[in-house]
Order: sequence, then structure tokens, then C-alpha cells
Amino acid sequence: MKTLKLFLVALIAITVSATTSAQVTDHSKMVMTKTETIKVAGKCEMCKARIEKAAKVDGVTKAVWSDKTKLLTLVYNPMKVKSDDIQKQIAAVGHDTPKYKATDKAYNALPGCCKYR
Ligand SMILES: [Cu+2]
Repeated sequence: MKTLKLFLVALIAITVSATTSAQVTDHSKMVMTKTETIKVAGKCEMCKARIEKAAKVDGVTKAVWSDKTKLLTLVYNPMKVKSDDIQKQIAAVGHDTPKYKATDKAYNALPGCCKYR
């Protein structure tokens, strides 16, 4: 009887550990994403289209900018792309970000309605 009890306990232990390791495997398959909100200078709907297009580099799954709040919400895979790299791309098309400022050349190339400075 004692042996049977021990056997049952061992069986449960094995089942539990098997379940746990299966969950660990599932976690490793998950895609890591990071959500970040950054301030991006801009004015209108044209800016919105330009900023979102520039922000959608490889590894970025979502980029939404609001002309009211001037905030860009990013969802990206930090293993693939860094926030700095995304900000560089946005600055390159003429829009200031907290870390990177657009060059005068890029800024001057913006249409009149988009001049935010
Ligand atoms: Cu604009």
C-alpha cells in the first residue's frame, strides 16, 4: 500500500514537471514586444502620414501619431530594432524627436503646412 502511494506521488510529480516544461517551451516561442510613447514634433495629417511611414521600420508592428497630443505610440520588437534607430528615421524625414533633431535641410524640405518650428 505504501509503495502504491509513493508511486502515485511520483507520477503526479512527473506530470507537474512535464506541464511546467511545456509552458517554458511556449514562452520561448513568444515574440517580445515593447510599447513606447514618444513626443514627435509635427502639425497636420500630412505629418502624421510621414511620421508613421518613417517609424515603420523592420521590427515595428505599430506606429500611431496624434496631431493633437504630438505623441507617437510605438509597438516594436526590441530584439530587432532600438527606439533610437526609429527616432533617427523620423528625424531624417524632418521631425524632431526627444533624442534626435531633424537637420535644417530635412526640416526645410517639409511643405509649408508642416513647419512646426
Ligand atoms: Cu504636416
